[in-house]
Amino acid sequence: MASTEHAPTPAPGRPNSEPPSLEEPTEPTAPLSPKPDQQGVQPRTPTGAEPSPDEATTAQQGEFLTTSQGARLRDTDHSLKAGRRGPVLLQDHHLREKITHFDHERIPERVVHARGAAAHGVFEGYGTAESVCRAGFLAKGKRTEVFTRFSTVVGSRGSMDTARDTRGFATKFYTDEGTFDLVGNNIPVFFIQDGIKFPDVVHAVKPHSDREIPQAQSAHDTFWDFVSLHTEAQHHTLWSMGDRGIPRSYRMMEGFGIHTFRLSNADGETSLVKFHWKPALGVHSLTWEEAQILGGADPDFHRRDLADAIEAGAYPSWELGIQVFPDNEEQSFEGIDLLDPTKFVPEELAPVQPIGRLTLNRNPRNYFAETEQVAFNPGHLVPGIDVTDDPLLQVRLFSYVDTQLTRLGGPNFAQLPINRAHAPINDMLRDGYGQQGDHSGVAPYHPNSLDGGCPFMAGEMDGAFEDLPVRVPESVKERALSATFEDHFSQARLFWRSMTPVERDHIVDAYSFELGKCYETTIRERQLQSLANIDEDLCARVASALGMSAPASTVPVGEESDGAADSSAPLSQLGGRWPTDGRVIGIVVDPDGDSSALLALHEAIVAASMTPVVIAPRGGEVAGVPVGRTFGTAASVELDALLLAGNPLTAPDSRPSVDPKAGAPGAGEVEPRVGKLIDECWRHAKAIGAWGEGRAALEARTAPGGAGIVLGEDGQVIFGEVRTLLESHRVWERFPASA
Ligand code: HDE
Repeated sequence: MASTEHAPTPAPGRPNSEPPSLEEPTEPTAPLSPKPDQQGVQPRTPTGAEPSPDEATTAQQGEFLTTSQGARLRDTDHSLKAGRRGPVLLQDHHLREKITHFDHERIPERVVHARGAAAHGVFEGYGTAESVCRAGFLAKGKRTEVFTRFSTVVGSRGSMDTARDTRGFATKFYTDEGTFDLVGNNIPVFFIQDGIKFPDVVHAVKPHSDREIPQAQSAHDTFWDFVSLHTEAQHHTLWSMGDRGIPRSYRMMEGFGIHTFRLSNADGETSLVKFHWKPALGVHSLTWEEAQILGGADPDFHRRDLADAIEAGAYPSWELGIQVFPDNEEQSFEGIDLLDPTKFVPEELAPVQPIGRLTLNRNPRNYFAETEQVAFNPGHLVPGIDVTDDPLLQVRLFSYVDTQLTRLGGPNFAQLPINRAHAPINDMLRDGYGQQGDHSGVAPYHPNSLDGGCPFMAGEMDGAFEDLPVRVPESVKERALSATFEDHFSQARLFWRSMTPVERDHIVDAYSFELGKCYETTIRERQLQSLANIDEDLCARVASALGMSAPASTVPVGEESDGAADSSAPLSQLGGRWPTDGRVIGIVVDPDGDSSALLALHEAIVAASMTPVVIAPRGGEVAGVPVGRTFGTAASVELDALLLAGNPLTAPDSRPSVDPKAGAPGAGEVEPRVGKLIDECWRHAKAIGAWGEGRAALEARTAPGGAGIVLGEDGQVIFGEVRTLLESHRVWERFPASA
């Protein structure tokens, strides 16, 4: 046969577009291009559009209703029947598709943190962490996209926002070096020291398993049974009985990574750190009565507050900070075991150093796609940030992937749009339910030569994640904890002693309420013993409210070690002044009175980044300003302060003698529901301003000259004074605090 000048055409069946080398490839390459005969899926968005950076291409397309295959439909109101009065036909594809999809619309809610709200935003590094951490997103001026989800822990997805509970504060940083998740809470310590106890504490706090009550609360026997037996939970429980258990807003919460993390800098030097989020608006809480009323009046209060603030341009913002400790062999600082997640380090001992700012500036477009499907994991780390051997964190590293497999239906949850990294992914993971990738190549294994050796392992210079080498101190395999974890009360005592009198009152009230709701006296008794071990005065006050005698402490004071300072100022919420952005100001107006200044007042409140809500006897507009709430729909608990611009007569829908919302008859010359607004705002220590006819309403319900009552003639001046009062959140003088 005559020789040819060309290489022979290869026979079909060649594994890849390029022949492999004999030796394992040594130069990294991108994945090989497919063979000429191969053609992947033509790219389309889930809704049939050509991919484009325009976000709208992932939402539904076109003007007409279609099937999920894009065929236009003529009718979606009638199933296909054998005659108008006859049976429905199995061949009705549209009917079956519509009903089948509907039947499968729900996914399991999160086993904890089921109820949440989230927002997109941006994180900007200050560059101040450089000496301790090499993570690129912390570099000065570096901006990284983020998604933050806040949550309650206990309640189910449809429970109320304002339940007394710990709050989740989880942030996904879509960094160039991979996704980093900081999955924290609004309380810096946790219930348990070892993750193996998590099912126990969660089973105890969830509704009783026979009647499935109570929902979303800890005021019941099983919770107090557990925490009174399991005294390491006492410290966390004290925080949640304090005002932090009922935040005013997600925007006004601190966040804590809780565990100690290990950071490494560019030179490979390591430090131990704790992460803190400090809110620009300060830390503020509801009163217990507000929280309870809101549970009925607006169970979505926190969710609405977050979304409204972002929509109004009052972007919530936090500074990320770190407390830095030397990475010593004991992994302890000033006697505090840094691996014990029931302990925090007082800021007086290790100041929180700011390293960047988080700003939430975009609301999600679709709750399910974003807030429900987002999957956090404390194991999502980037180069420069590593975990420690905190036995709570260690168990979390197992739990989060495991739970997503059930919740999100298989192993490809990282491909859901909200979970996609913003860094190139070449993970060699293949197939599985809901696979969205259409990978080329034949060799998703390592080592290979058929795919050109791709993907390569990254070296130190390629920005690889590094599992920091740490000497494991113990070599005995045992089910036990270090003796340094044994002190359960001294930091709880430090917290109690750091509270102002009014905050202590709230704590006493919270314990009295919660234990008062327990059925079993023995459980109250046992919990009183723990309170006595924290502080005898706290115990005596709760015991007196419960009508029980107070036991003596069984912990000799002075024996504990951990952080046993007397008090730590940053633990109290009181005493500072803070911006008032996004606060809600109610304005009661009389549509029949003089409302000429209302529009200007309304605009002044908006200009101050606050939200005015006009409250009038009936809907519509007053002086060109829309009525936000009628007397029938207004609730004092939705407001941060109240302005009375008029004193309207009884509204047409008010029936004081029969309407429970109207209050008792004979309450003077004030519309009964306006009277109720004034009474509640006064009781919840909110600033109240009044002018013109509004003064008469206020004076009829409150004593003259009281703290936080602003009277005058000019609405805008009075608003200015009320705003100043709001800077300290409440008129604290109005609470008759015990010393
Ligand atoms: Fe979680 N936790 N957790 N947790 N956690 C979950 O993961 C778990 C713990 C926290 O908005 C679950 O995706 C175990 C501490 C937040 O989506 C689950 C242990 C802290 C969120 C889970 C802990 C947290 C979760 C449920 C003990 C504060 C909500 C659904 C070892 C530092 C994230 C899910 C979101 C969610 C397990 C302890 C914070 C089951 C086993 C400590 C903010 O995987």
